[in-house]
Amino acid sequence: MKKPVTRRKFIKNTGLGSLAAWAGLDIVYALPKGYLPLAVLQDQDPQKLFGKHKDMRVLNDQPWNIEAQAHLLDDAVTPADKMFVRNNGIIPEEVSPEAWTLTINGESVAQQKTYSLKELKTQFPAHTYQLVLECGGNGRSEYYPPAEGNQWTVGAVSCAEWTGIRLRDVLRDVGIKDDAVYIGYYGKDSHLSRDPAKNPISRGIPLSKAMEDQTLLAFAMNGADIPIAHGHPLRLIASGYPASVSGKWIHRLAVRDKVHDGEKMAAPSYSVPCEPVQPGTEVPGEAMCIIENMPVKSLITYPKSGAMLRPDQRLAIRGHAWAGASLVRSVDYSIDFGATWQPCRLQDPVNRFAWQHFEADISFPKKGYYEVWARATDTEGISQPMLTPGWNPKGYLNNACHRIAVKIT
Ligand SMILES: Nc1nc2c(c(=O)[nH]1)N[C@H]1C(S)=C(S)[C@@H](COP(=O)(O)O)O[C@H]1N2
Ligand SMILES: [Mo]
Repeated sequence: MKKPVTRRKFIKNTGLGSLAAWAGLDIVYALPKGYLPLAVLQDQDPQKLFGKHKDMRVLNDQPWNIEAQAHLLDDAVTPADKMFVRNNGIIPEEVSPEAWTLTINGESVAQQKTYSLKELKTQFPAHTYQLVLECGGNGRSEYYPPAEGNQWTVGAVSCAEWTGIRLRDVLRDVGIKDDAVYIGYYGKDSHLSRDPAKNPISRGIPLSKAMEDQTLLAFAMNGADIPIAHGHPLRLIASGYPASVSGKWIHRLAVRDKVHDGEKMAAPSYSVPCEPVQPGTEVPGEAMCIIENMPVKSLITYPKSGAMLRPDQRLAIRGHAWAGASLVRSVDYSIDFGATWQPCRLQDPVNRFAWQHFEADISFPKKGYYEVWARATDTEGISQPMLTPGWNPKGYLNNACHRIAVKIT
């Protein structure tokens, strides 16, 4: 696969000769300093670089952040070309599965141990699960006052089928001390500054989360190698938590005797005020809590918002619902701006942490403009809010109801 080339690197490393090779022809006239030929820019197309669907939306290319749209997420299992990409740094440039190793160290391991990727694959049993990954900042664009960062709408979520070994099995093989409480990850991506001493992100999970059946060191996605943008050749998957804990390109795990203190573990990153605050409040770090389980949420994936129907047509809607650590108990829809609600048919998840599919057949009383709203409720009895919930400085955890417009003409 072709590697992404950052503009800065391109300008720095590329002489006229290689520029010409890139364009496929001699460049006849002198290029203005720092100017990037369109042929190069077009090669930065995520469709070409990462094989993404043409309707995926690029929110940032330094680092790459690409989101889906609701209707692109209609598949039961999200295919690679419709999976959002969230990078904090630069995708590793040299990835060799043959030479890849994983080291487990930290103050709470009995003794440090290093496995080759091949050893991991052959020494531990493999498990396959469908697992939701949702960025903690999914829905951020709705917060006011706005939060800095990628303005995700609804598309920073996926549910692919991941295959890997259980983190628990590896930790047991290594041997961990009684005082172990947290696992921190280290990936092979580089900091945007390219300073090798800096990590773009190094987050982690409490030991209890690490010991769950579905917490994997994954080496395959949807029955194939994990795509490079999603963590090839080895990634941590801890579904139910914000996807920032699911470290990509993992080469080291630290077993910690305290909450991991890697990059983006400290507030305000991936933290929210422990108690609700007024929108716009400055919240001190001590008053922030690290996000753990993601809240109940749903997405209408069919039809695309703006669907047009004739008055005699019924509308079959469908989508998915998920709820961090719990299950979704019900999904309801409303066509009258929330005045009345009708139940959708809801499937059980294929496994814990997989999203659940819902559908309904809707008839509309007469011609006009409608919105279909969907609202999921988890097994704790907690429902999605109608409006953007609890404002927080970084714009996390927006699980407000999704809605689509429908015109009956
Ligand atoms: N090494 C590494 N792991 C990472 C990240 C990263 O930048 N580097 N981003 C995290 C964040 S914030 C999210 S939301 C998910 C995104 O996973 P995806 O790009 O496969 O969809 O990866 C997480 N794991
Ligand atoms: Mo994220």
